[in-house]
Amino acid sequence: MTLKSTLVATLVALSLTSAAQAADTIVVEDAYARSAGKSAKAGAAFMMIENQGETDDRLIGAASDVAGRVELHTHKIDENGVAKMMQVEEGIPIPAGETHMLKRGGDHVMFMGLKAPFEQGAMVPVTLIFEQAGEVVVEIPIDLERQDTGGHSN
Ligand SMILES: [Cu+2]
Repeated sequence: MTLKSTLVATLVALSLTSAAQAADTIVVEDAYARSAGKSAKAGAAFMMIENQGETDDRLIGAASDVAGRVELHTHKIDENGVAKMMQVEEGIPIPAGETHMLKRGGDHVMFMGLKAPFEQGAMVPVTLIFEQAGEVVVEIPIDLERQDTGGHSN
């Protein structure tokens, strides 16, 4: 092995290590996806995102093949007291050491233009894109029957 190839191999090993560590700092749990009915053209995913790292992170995007568009959404109460769903352009902050819930009536991953209806029990592959951790791929089960206590319907 020449000195140059040794150096390249070392650099590759280093970058692989740091990528793996970054991904490990974000833990996604209790994820589920739903749509409002069989003919629904849109759906949403909810989950618990835990940042186990020491650096503040931010969910800045999401992608999936199941829909034409995937956006990060939240609900805000407008001046008439009506909850409205809107895109969060700036992303969703996940501070170091904290857990953020994407939940009904709050922040969520929105699927617009579903290519096929959501079937109970099927899995939705979603790539979550974080500012620091990069891409985190999750398989999210579809659960059309789940009711979250205290939440709003979506
Ligand atoms: Cu939405």
